[in-house]
Amino acid sequence: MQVKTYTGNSTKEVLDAIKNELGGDAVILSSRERQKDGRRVYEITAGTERTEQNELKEKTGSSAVPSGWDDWHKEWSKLKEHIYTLMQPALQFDKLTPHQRIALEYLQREGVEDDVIVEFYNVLLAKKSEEASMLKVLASFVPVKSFMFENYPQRLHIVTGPYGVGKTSTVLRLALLRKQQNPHHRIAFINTDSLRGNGRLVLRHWADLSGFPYFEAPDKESMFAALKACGDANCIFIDMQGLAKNEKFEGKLRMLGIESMQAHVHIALSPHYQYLKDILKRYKSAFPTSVIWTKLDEAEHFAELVNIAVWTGMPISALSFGAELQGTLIPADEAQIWRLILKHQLPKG
Ligand SMILES: Nc1nc2c(ncn2[C@@H]2O[C@H](COP(=O)(O)OP(=O)(O)OP(=O)(O)O)[C@@H](O)[C@H]2O)c(=O)[nH]1
Ligand SMILES: [Mg+2]
Repeated sequence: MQVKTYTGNSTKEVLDAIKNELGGDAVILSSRERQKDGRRVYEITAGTERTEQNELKEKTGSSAVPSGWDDWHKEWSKLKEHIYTLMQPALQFDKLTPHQRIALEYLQREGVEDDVIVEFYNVLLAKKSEEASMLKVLASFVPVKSFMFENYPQRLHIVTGPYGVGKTSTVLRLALLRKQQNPHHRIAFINTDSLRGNGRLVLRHWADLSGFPYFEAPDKESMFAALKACGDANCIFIDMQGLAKNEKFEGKLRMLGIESMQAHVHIALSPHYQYLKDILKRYKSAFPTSVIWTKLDEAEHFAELVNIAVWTGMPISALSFGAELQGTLIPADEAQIWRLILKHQLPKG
């Protein structure tokens, strides 16, 4: 293991230097604050494993992932938690305005993750003298792109997400919303899940009632046939089932033959589902992607909306907050999102 001690004027400065020199896999071995020439300095000792494989990777530039990477990654995540614990005293909340401090402490209590809090803290601290509107700063971390034709002109909309999160309901609500916003648009549904009975029947029933063509397409051939049969539909919603643990979204798109079409993906997530960050990794694709938060009416806390936005940068496109089909989904709206996060006020349909 290569071990080195770094010193700087702030913890962030030191961590950045460590990351630059030793890379993201560096492990923090110790951390302390001390006085040097009458000023406070931060000293962190970090190490990195120099395995033969890593050295070979550096020399050859090969991007091959070393074996055991998952374990190493888990270990690193744990250590990162310790770093943020160590950093807490360095986050001098009293340097913020009282409003900013109360907001950050509240978000921390609500479950906004430490790395996200550190990002907020740094930006708020830098902007303090400018009397920055705190909400404006926080909102800049949570992008919003509400579900409207102007924002989402693509013809194909793929709605996916974990099992039971509300995908089929969301597809129906989005279709009704699009029809309401653009009464002349012709809408069609394609369901890629030919196995699960209940959601299929609901989708088919509502498609019939609303006069929207409905197709089932579990594979490439049926998908091509369904897309063809959609004819001149302006907007096609593809209801795609959740991924099994060992499945990847990109593989699923290839299996359906739609990986290189122009589409927009909406991932339905609910704040009360666990391990969203890990789940999301499997839903990665080259398509533009947004998040639709569902079952907000069943959640106790809404910190995950902030965590996921900061971690992924994906905008929120819609909010869903009830089991009924009507009046339970709105295009994402910044004010409603922050009322939800800060005051637990559900959106109004
Ligand atoms: N409380 C509440 N219930 C919801 C919401 N959205 C959907 N549901 C309910 O959640 C259940 C599952 O919804 P579906 O739309 O079938 O979920 P899905 O993700 O398509 O499920 P699978 O296709 O089986 O993976 C249904 O009973 C819906 O009525 C919501 O925002 N709030
Ligand atoms: Mg479904």
